[in-house]
Amino acid sequence: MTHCVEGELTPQRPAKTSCGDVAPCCDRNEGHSSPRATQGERRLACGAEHGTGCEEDLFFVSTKRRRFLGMEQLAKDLFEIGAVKFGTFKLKSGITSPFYVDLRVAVSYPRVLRSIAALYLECLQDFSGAFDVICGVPYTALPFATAMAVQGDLPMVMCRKEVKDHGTRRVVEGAFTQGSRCLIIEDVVTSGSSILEVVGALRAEGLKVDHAIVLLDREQGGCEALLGQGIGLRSVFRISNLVGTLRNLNLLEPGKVDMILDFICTARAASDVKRPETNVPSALPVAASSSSPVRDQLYSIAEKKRSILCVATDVQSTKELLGIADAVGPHICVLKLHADIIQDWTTDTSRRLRELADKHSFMLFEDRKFADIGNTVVAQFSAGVHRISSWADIVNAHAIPGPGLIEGLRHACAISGRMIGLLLVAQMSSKGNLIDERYTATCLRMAREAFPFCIGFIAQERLDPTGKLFVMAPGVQLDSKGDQLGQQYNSPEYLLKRKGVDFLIVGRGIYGSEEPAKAAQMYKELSWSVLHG
Ligand code: BMP
Repeated sequence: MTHCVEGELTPQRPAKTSCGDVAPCCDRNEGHSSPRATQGERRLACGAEHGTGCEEDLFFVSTKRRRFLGMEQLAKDLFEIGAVKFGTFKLKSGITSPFYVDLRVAVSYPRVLRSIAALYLECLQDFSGAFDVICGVPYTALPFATAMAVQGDLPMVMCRKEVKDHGTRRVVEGAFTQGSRCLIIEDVVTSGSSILEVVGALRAEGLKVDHAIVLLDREQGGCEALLGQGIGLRSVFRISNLVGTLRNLNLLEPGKVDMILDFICTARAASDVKRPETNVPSALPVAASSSSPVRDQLYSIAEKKRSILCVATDVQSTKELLGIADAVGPHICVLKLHADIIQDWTTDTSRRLRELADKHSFMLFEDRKFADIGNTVVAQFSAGVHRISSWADIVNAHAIPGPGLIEGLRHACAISGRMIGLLLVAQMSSKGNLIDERYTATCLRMAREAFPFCIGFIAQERLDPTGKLFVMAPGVQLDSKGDQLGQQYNSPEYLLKRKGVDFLIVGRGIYGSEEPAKAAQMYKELSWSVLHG
């Protein structure tokens, strides 16, 4: 393997499509307050400042679509200029990797550099706060931050890697004041250590640093390590979704994609091993630490409440919904609902539901089963009467529209600024459903690619042998084998012991009983004891 130099002397012909595909920054600034103020008053405007109501939804959709196009083009560009390579590479750590990333070459391609800057600027909209300055992590991200500063009219500072022993001996160059809020720009994140070094230096100089944007997250635990130090990370690409994009563009063969995803999962699992042990009981299917904050939260609640029970509350009024939520709340880890069957749904419904979720410590799962193209699900997830992304912790989707749907949901989730986990409907409990083994296997592959946004499945049996992608199983009841419309029920024992599922979803067996609280307690205790038995 040859190591790339920092910029090639004779650049190859850069990408065919012009960077006009990527939203120019001035376009972005039309809907935002821009840092075109006087120097002392400059602020980097973020997503929270764009319009309201309908305009906002339309803005969301067009912005997301533009970002998709920009990302697709940039993925292609990075591949073509050799910034991302696939083959067999020996890394510094001694590990053999099926891909290699070196973004330094991008400085030789002005159009690619512009695309990179434009996508960083798009990512800025995911933050709800404001920043006074940006700072690139030396060295590769320095030209990226500079391009972004020029393209977005943003003030920048530079953090020295080596402090000179003469002159001012400043560590941070540029104009800033104590308490200035700084956004870190990085090219690639693996463990997060380079970002943390710069964060340390900036904080020591009095700057406030809470956020970073990276062009490529290698998904090796860096995001979580940074979160642990109070740094929220946004990425333009995660390696799995860059690989997925290249496969969709027919630039990577499916066989190679699977190999790369296996490598990512194995390397991530190895990095997990080094994490501190949690005290999750061994009866819980898989230890909690998993690189997915939503999954970790669920397992932590399950452990604390000794409950793997999700209650489905398919009732039709806010009063009934809140009443059942309050009654079963102490016994469950998740409350599942269908917001679209609540006749009097208002934002007050979701607000009060969230209050109950906090009071009793359970997560809210909107059983929306998204099943449309990416552009549509962005709006379905974040807009309309239900504004699901503003209150749900977990949502689910059918895999049938393909990865664009997952990308749409992920972007809507990023915009909301909330952590939400996705479950793919990989199997159904209803008689005669059309899902076959091949479809389920494809769901497994898609879910692995989409981890940690996708955290598991709605299914009837364990699908991921590692258990990292968990299964919530509906179709659970003790007193019935099914209903008149094709629902099929199994017992907790059968699903947990014979089928290896991780969580149980019980609906009518609980909310349809005379005393939902008592029934919930019974299902909770029974299922927990089956797991421990
Ligand atoms: P019940 O236990 O009352 O049959 O409710 C099951 C719940 O799980 C319902 O809300 C249904 O929409 C959902 N569900 C299901 O029953 N089977 C599936 O395959 C997928 C589901 O989401």
